[in-house]
Order: sequence, then structure tokens, then C-alpha cells
Amino acid sequence: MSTKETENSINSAKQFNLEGEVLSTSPFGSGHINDTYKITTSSNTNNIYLLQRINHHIFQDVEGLMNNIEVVCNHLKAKLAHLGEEEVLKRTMTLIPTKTGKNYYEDANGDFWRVFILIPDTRSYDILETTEQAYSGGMAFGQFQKQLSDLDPKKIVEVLPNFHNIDFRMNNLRSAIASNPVGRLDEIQDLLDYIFEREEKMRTILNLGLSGALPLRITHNDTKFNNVLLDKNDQVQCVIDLDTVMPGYVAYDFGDAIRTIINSAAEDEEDVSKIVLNIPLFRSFTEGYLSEAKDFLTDTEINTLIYAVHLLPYMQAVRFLTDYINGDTYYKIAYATHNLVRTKAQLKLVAELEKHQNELVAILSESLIDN
Ligand code: GN1
Ligand code: MG
Repeated sequence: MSTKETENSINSAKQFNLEGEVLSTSPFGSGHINDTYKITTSSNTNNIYLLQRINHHIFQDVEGLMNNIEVVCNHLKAKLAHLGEEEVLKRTMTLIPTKTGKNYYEDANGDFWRVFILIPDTRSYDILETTEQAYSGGMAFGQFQKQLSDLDPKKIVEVLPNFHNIDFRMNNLRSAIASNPVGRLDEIQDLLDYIFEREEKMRTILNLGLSGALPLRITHNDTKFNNVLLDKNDQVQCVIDLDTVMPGYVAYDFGDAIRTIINSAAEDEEDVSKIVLNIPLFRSFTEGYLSEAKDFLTDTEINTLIYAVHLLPYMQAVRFLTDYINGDTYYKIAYATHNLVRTKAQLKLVAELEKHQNELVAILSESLIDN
């Protein structure tokens, strides 16, 4: 970390109501949007804290964002209150207020910061290892949707409008192509052809939604598997990263989770031959998800799950490629072609999913009967 970054993060950490004195901060995690630091304090007793600088170029309504998170956390805590305070702290995220009682701090540079408790004895996985983990992940997101199913949607602002709206993402891609600001179009024509060939069929869920056939629910909208914390026995502990909790269609959460679960390689794997499907993990995640969600989902919602399995990697490819064309202004990158590599990896996943479509449909039906 640069000296300035260290100074800024320590100064910001000191604004919050923490136990002990702030001693140091160090980078933490692998998010593409916000900057996360672990705080070390002089208190060796209770809590460990995570500090985050919110990317306010993306989350422009920080007040609305933080209010959403507070509303969601309080709703979840009330649902779990019967388990006792200690369990509630382990199963939900907890925001620490500033010394003046706000849920975020704005520093002199106009940067926005927040602090959460780091839940001890947990871990998250970028790539899964076992079917038990997949089952737990499915339960985690199914439970999350269920617990939020009676939260009044009016209490939640749509922090990033049209987040999973494929028309919006395609329009952004078309605008990027039209302006071609850094001259990257020539090298990606084959990828664009591949994307546009599939555009119409990727609109299925959106069309159903627009026709009124799908209920809008409060969904997570960033269900990468590493946004589930598991305990040391790989049981569900807590769903994290509540930035994009907004009204949405349940299938989007299912598809986005499958995007990371079914892929035996990383989201940004350079060697696309390594991107193959791990179908047993798909089955286990689906079974875990349906064990929680089956009772509240409508038949139409259940029928859309398979479309989302194709849509979410596709939409992620569109987003990565749009950012590549725009000169990498949205996602953090580690090297110049990172967004291009990510795009190719997601499109390879789309191709693999198409190849195995019938098998996945059969597993979804079997899981419904078994559950
Ligand atoms: C971003 O920052 P992170 O890793 O939680 C993105 C998600 C993408 C994801 C791809 C606000 O999430 O939508 O699916 O990268 N978040 C936002 O890894 O755009
Ligand atoms: Mg996120």
C-alpha cells in the first residue's frame, strides 16, 4: 500500500466506534469494485473489523446504498433473533457506526468508508472443492431470498438501476462499440459476433418479467460463490456483500451462483481449455437451493432457472467486454488484457453450458422431484 493509502485508511478506521485503538490496516479480499482492508486494533479480545472504501463512481447514492444494507441487516437479525445474540452476529453482517452514529464516513477527499465485523472461523471459496460446499451455498442463497421475501420493497432503493437487465447491458455494449474510445474493436470482432448471435434468446427472462409473469422480489444480485461464508465444517454461516441487494428476479441469483459454481476454473482463467463444467456441483447447489426455495417459488420462476444459467455468464461477458472496449473504467484490472481474458473465459463457459443443456434441464427436474 502507498503511504497515502495507509494514512487514509487508518484515519478513516479511527472515525468508527471500534473496541481498542486502531494500529494498522492491510488489504483484504478479491472484490472488483470496492477496496477492502482488515483493521488491526489494540484490543485482542472481541471483534476483528473490515474497513471498506465504497466505489462511489459506481455507487453514486452512498446514502441509499448504506440505508439498504442497514435495512437488510436489521431484517435478517430480527428473523434470527430467536437464536440469541451470539448466533445472530455470526449469521448476519454487522455494521459498526461512526463515532457520530452514522453508518458511513465521508473523508476530506470525498471518499466514503464503512466498517463491518469480520465473522471469525469462516472461509469463502473462489473455486469449490466439494458437493457439500455446493449444497451449503445453495441453501445459503435460498434462505437469503426466503428471509427477505417479506421485506417491504419500498424500503430498498434500486442502487444500480437495470443491473441485470440484458437490454441495458446490450445498449451499453453498442454505445461502447459506437465510440470505440481506445481503438480495441478490431481484435474482438469474433467475440462480438458470438454475442450478437445469442442476443435474442438471452431476453427470455426479461420478456417474461415485462409481461408480468414473474414476481419482483428482493434478491442479492451478486451471488458469486465467494459471497457465502461457510464455517469450518462447510455449513452455511452467512451471506455477504449486500451492495446490490435490490428488487430482481430470483433466477438471476440462481444463474449468477451457478456461473461460479459449475466452472472448474477461475472467472479469469487464461487457458480456456481448463473451463469445463463440474456437473455434480450443479446438482448439489440446485438441490440445496430448492430445499429452501421450492416452497415460495412459482412454477414460472422455477422454469426460468435454466435460462438464467445461460444468461448470467453471457451478461457477465458482455459487461467485461464493454469495459474492455471502454478502456477499463469499471472493473479493477491486474493487467492490460484482463477484461478481455475474463470475457473469453465467460464465453467459453456459455459454450460449455450450451453443450450440456439437456443434462442440466434433467437435473433441475430431478431435483424438484427429490426435494
Ligand atoms: C463485481 O466487486 P464484486 O467482486 O463483488 C460486480 C458483479 C460481478 C462481479 C464479477 C457492483 O462484484 O456484478 O458479477 O464483479 N459488482 C458490481 O466478478 O458491478
Ligand atoms: Mg459485489
